[in-house]
Amino acid sequence: MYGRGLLASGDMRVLHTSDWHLGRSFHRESLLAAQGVFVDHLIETVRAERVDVVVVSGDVYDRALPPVDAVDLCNQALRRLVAERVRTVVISGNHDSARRLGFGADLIDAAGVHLRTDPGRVGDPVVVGDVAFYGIPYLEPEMVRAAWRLPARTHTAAIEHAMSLVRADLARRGLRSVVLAHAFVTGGRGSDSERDISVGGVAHVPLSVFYGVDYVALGHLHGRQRMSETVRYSGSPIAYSFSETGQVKGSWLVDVGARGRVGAEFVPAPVPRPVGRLKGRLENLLTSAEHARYEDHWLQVTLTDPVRPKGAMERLRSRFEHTLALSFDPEGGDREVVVRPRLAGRPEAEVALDFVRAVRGEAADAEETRLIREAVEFCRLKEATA
Ligand SMILES: [Mn+2]
Repeated sequence: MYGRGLLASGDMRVLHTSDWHLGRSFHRESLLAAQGVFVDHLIETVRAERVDVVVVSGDVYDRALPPVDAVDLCNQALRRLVAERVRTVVISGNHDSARRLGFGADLIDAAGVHLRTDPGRVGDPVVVGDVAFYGIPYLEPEMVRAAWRLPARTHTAAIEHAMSLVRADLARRGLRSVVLAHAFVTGGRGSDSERDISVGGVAHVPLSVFYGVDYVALGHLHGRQRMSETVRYSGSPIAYSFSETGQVKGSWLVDVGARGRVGAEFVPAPVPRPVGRLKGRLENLLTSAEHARYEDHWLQVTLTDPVRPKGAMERLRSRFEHTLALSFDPEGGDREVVVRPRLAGRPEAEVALDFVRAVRGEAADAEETRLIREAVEFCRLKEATA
């Protein structure tokens, strides 16, 4: 009934994607058109590769209250996937409002779109052929701690419990299995476009919590990466920060074979506009031939002129029309004492702690550190339950 001959062949073909962040912009450039091109590509891939199941491992939207254009695009994407007769399994990420994304989930299930945003359903798989798909939505430890009687308020305790429910259900069914999860696995490489999820200063979960299933489709980190042969991040389909310069974006095409043999091949997504970083003196950047290839890039430029040139952004844009970010790092160092901690990609609590140290000349003590961490986590919890 769905996809290609599930009964004829034992292989199940899964397209693993995550972190669409629909509605996100890139330094004020709207990415909605580029995200629409990605959806077109996704549908073409489903058709060309005869995909059976598409999994979206969280952060469908960029924020809890996405703009209406982003909601329209998501609606179109799901409708087109249904029209391709492919099954779609979606979990919520830390950027999504689980309750809003999960609206009407029971009703939409009947159409072959499975929105798994409720931690109460982690042990209740979507079964396609003889493969069980378990959706573990992003788990804010504080929100599941009481219901699950967790031994600690940590991501590891939350995912460990979710995986124990998955394995208990799987043992009863004896099927092949795919798990969707949204988490920061130890050893994974982050970028500047993920929001920090630390609790008590810890964001990571060990890879070992995911044992016992055939494939784990991870979301959260925006660079594609392989944590093990069968545990992978697809990364975001588009670069969402300059720290992702040089990354190849796309999805994993995963064949879950008989006896759980898994093969994965990467399908690159269309690049709306390459991103790049340039550093040098203004005059050199404007005249050197070697920089010609950056003329169509979205650029972050760092100028090293000893004296800050006037009208720098305007002049840069006369050659590099899509310069989006500009900073200064004068040669010979500048003797001014400027307190400018690196912000991007660092946990909010660490930035706040740096601020305390900078303005007071002495680091926050244990009690102050605890208060700052609690405040940051409280704000995130507020947003998650908004
Ligand atoms: Mn994300």
